[in-house]
Amino acid sequence: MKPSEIINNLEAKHPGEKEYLQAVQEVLESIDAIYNENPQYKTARIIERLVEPDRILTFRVSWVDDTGNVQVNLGYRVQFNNAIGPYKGGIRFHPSVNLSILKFLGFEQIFKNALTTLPMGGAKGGSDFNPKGKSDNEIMRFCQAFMLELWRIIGPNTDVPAGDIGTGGREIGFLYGMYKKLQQENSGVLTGKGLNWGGSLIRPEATGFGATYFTDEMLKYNKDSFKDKIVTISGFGNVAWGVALKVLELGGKVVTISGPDGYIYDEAGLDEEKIEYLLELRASNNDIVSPYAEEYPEAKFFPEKKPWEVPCDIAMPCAIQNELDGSDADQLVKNGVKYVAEVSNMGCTPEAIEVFRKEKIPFAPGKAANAGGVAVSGLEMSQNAMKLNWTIEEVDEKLLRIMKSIHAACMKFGTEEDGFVNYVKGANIAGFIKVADAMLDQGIV
Ligand code: 2IT
Repeated sequence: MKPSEIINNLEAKHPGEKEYLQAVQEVLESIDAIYNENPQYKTARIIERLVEPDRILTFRVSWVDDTGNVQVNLGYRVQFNNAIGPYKGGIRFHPSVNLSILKFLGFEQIFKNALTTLPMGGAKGGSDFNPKGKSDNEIMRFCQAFMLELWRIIGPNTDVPAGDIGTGGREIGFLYGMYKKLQQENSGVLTGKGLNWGGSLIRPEATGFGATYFTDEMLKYNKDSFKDKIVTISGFGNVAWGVALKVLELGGKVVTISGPDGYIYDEAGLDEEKIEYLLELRASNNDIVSPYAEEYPEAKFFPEKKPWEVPCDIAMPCAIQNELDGSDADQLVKNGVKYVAEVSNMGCTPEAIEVFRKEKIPFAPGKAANAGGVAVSGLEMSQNAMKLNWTIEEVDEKLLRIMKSIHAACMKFGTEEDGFVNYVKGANIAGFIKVADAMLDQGIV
């Protein structure tokens, strides 16, 4: 079957799973030529096998809130592909979570993990549980109830979950505590653990640092640098925090952050103190960004708007899928954007990516730009397996090397005749070849 026929079949089989179909479509478009030039892929029906998860676990999560009321949520783990290593990928706790979103994230994770050079397959999990406004005890009871189902199918050499939106160090702690009790083992079954119980230095910063290293590589290829660049970012969570820290260090100026309630414009730029304040804002568990403008009155809050209307040199979406659409991309281009790095998973719609491609604006897709997070998760797994801890310098040096190698892989498969790098194509082809060849080697399973 041709990739276009495969996508038609998938639409018929999984109607309404729009995020999942969007993610598959993007990859299939990029690999069309490679697929047609390599009949062994077609014979082994690699694409048909790759687009369906190996298995999906769906379960009910029941827990009791602080007022004594019984709450019921849905839980999932999508084990997508383990051709190159144990299933690996985060757990998202967010009210929007459904199977389409977790399948898109799991599918993306396969190629992202392949790009890291580390042996990790692709998976994703989560729940429609909304952490906003919940007490620590409620979060703990929910995480424990979630793990009561999940523990059966995970393990340090089988499937290693981690954090994602709504799941940070606190949640990983509660999840790990329950896994350890049920399985009676201390192992690297989760990543993003606390530093004194098996976690890795730099893991909290890794996604943001890695994305900034990747963007720095894009800039260098264009004989440019972060120095004095105006950078707009969205979100104010873990990823946005890491980006803000590293951009500041490299001499750029981050002037926006955002939340579900709107965005903040801080013309002076985020300094160390303001970046530290993001952690406090996040810890308040209210999921709103507006208090920043009360804390720093020189900054302005724009309710229910997106930061892409602010003129910038570099735009780095760090929040959630499809947060930057075609009209946002038009606006950015009109305002003179020079580079875009998608730090959120599938943060840009296909229309937005098409705008950047047409305008020849270097655009880093999430699976390349944000791979530093899972890469340091992979390094955490290595440290756990060896039962030792690397220093900050050791982890950071490995992260930088991995991000440079991902950039090189994108250039290898995505450089066009005029020297312009189509990073979407490059990342998809590089990731696909690695996984497809592993699947070929391992027979029809
Ligand atoms: O989207 C992602 O790559 C993550 N949420 C991190 C996954 C991981 O296993 O560290």
